[in-house]
Amino acid sequence: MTGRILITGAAGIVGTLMRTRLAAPDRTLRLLDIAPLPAAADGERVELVTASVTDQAAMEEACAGVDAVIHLGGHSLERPWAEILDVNINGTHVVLEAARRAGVSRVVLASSNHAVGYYERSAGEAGDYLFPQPDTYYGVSKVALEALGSLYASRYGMDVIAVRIGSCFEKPRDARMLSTWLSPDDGARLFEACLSAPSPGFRVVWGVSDNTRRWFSLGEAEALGYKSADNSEVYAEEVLAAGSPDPDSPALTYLGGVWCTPEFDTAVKEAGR
Ligand code: 15L
Repeated sequence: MTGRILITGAAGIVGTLMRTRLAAPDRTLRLLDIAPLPAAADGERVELVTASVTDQAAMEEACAGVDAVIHLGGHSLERPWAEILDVNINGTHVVLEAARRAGVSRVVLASSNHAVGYYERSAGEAGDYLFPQPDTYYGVSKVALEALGSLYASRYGMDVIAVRIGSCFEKPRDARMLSTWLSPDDGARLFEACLSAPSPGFRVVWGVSDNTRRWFSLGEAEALGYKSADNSEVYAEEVLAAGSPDPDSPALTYLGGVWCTPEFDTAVKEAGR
């Protein structure tokens, strides 16, 4: 897709990894975040916007003249309920509504494996459109994000693709990520497919590389035109040298890994018991 693409949460981990990878000569990236963004490099076609995804007026302004939105903004880890509700859930509504009002017909949403974190590995490969089984408030926010995307696609005819991202980092950081890794280059390939697939309507796709130890279907992502070129196995020796968890531990028995353990029980922490 050429033209102008708005990326929310552009200063975050995935946003930063995508900034150079989604750059193209016939494309302007409008990068939005509340955190500071590095200034434009020489010749870099970017527009920098400081705004919150919870600010309706600012988001409508940010969506003006845009051809597509990639919504990465929001908390990327577990947080107290009030923060998740405000930034992740309300923020996603604000972004979709701003896109609709501005006439932007395509939105790519960053969902997460934590929307289905309690899916048990023993049940086999995680298929596309797996029913929600969130592991945290953060996971609940990704289920809500998908639901909002579905609503805007059905009601307003928008093309909305929710990408259930595994673990998008430069390299897999632990044994679980040998299964969940989405290489940054594959991430860019997947976002490009999401931007250019003809009339996708509403989709939920897995965002992972074609890892030897992959736990997820790539069917729906490939149907959009995604072709992974990376495999975490090249890092396996290095990662496993640092230690491998017990195969029966939550880290390897649930998709969400340690997010499924009591340490991530935010409700109990918030109640103080
Ligand atoms: C996510 O959704 C998080 O944003 C990221 O920080 C990682 O923890 C990733 O999931 C993961 O499950 O590895």
